[in-house]
Amino acid sequence: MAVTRREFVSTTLAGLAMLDSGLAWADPAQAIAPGATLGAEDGYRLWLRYAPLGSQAEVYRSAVRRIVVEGSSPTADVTRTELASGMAGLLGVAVPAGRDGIQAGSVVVGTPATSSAIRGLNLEPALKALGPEGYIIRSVRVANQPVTVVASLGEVGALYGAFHLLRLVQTAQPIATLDVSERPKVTLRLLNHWDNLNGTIERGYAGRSLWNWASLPDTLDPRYVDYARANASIGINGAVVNNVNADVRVLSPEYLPKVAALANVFRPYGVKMYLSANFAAPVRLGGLTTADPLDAGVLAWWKAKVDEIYRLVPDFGGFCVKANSEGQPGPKDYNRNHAEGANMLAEAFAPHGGNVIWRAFIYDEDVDPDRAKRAYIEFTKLDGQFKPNVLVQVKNGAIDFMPREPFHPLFGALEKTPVLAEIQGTQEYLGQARHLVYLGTMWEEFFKADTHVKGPGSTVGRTLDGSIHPSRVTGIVSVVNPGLDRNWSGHHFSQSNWYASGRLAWNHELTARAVADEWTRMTFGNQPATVDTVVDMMMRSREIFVNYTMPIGLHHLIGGDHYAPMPQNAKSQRADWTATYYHQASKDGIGFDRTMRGNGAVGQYAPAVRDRFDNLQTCPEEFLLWFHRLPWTYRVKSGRTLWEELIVKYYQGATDAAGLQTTWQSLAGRVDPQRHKEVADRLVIQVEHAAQWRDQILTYFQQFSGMPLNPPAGSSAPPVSRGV
Ligand code: GCV
Repeated sequence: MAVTRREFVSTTLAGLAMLDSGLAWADPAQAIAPGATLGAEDGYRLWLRYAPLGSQAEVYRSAVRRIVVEGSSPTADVTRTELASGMAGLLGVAVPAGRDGIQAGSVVVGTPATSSAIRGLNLEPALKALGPEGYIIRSVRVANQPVTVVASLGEVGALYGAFHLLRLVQTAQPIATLDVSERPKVTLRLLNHWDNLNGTIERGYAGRSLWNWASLPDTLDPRYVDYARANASIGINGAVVNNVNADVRVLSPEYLPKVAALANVFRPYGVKMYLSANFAAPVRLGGLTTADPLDAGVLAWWKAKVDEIYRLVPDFGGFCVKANSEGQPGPKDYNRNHAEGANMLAEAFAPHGGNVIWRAFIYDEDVDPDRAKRAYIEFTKLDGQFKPNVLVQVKNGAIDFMPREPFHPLFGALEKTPVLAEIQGTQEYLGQARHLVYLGTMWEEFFKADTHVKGPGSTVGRTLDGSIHPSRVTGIVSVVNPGLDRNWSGHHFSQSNWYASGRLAWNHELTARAVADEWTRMTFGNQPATVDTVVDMMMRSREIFVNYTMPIGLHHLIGGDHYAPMPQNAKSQRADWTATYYHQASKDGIGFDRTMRGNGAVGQYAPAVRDRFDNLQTCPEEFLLWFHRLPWTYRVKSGRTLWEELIVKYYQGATDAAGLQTTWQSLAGRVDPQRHKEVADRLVIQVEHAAQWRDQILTYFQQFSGMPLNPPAGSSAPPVSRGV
């Protein structure tokens, strides 16, 4: 059900009036319907189900008798609403909420500016150290009454604290003696949507775009609120809402009011609006004859455009730009470099405090024959030339979101340029919305990878949070694809990747297991057997996927759909869009020689990493064929030949995928029937396609290895001939 702007405001106000009168929250505009019964488990409510805790609720009731959120800002209002409705749902009792009335068992939320109770606790020095998005949650006494205080310097920080408290209750953690201090490790925690203005989503696997551009700005789908709530609950503070392959019209006077209407919905939740900008907009939209970044008229056009945006969206975050990449226009069209292009836009943003996020996903063929080397070569030359409000956004790996890639050598390499990491939750190359693949483990591996740029311990995470090269702005960005599918993400488990991308952006040192545990409890309940089983499935899922698709450092064994196996893919517009360019299989062997004796790509890493990858004895086997070209008879650490090892990995992966299916079946009756069946249906596809990956890849490579394709001992897998 869509509501108009006027209805939206009035239902929200009506809901607040109910809260103050002590009634449980029941805002019809809140489509997630916190606290609804378990009947409709269609996945819409994501991890914010607030399902009744049953007998576990009792221990919380005395600590959550009333919600007190002073102040009447939009953020204070949504904080009060969320806490009251969430706690009511979890505890199974109405939890009155208001702006005052502290009593024993109150949850008191606010800032020193909004709350006299918080002022009285002298928390300001500690809060200052945590910044406006950090928060403290403490069990204290106010007016001699035991209360739980959630305090922050900023109202959005207080909202984050409220979500933290809700998470503690959702995951059945004790809350009687709390002393929590949190602050985000990076300043920008953004989502990138690759949504097109016509409603399609590039690499989107969960239905059409959330943004209904035709009905904006007058009609606001309640889903926009739920989207913002979900993001705030995991600390996301900005969203680039349109595709980096950007349609210029998003910057037009027709679209900007629509963008502003969305920004207004997101604002109370601390989610800032960003847009992808097309570098040729001065020509394609503005009617100029050039988009040359050194042309004064072009700069004037962008300045006027950026001023226009800020008039409508005063807290606009900035532009994300894909330039001179995959056919997009950019400064090189005018013989200018990336710094000249980015700096021109940065100048337009400087008066407003906005940023230009310039993507490093560039791979011009004339730079180097190896796609993996190109961005490093171009961007290291420009380090120090970017204006302070240019941030360079670098994908986790140097190719493109492969199931497993070594970290991009640009991490840690740019000392004078702020670098944001771009990770991808959409599962583009990772089974899309058909395969159960939790990416927390992949991102943990990435954030913990040691770049050695300043000696041991220079992890990618520490290069991102400013510990290695201090930086004014730091950040982690995730490409996500929530769409109009009822469950937002296509596959119920794909929700966990949206969730994990936010949680790990907040704190890249969290473990993938801890994040999986939280998500599972909030998504499927706290029943220990269910939690253990689901977390175990999630923790193994990515390695299983790697094994049945691209183990031992193989990569890009796909065709244009980025889903099905296509190792024979040798023809495309560009060599580096094929599969054969990467695996280079022949009778002599397989793999891409990126060693110092090969094309020298390992030399883009710090010496300790370079040497580790370069040396066959020390190169981790999961990256073997990424960096080395080896004969089929090469002996890997298990003592098997490379060919035998590939067989073992592919069989293991397909067998383990079937194992996931069996394990999920064991949860029948523990997980609600609808979600259980929908996941089970996807697992049927996954198991079938895993076997097809195994068979197609192995039969293809066998023509080169010339060695027998003997299934590992004990395997009873039947041959599969049909393609994925
Ligand atoms: C948005 C890959 C994807 C493209 C995507 C591009 C990018 O090439 O397949 O769909 O385009 O990355 O990140 O810009």
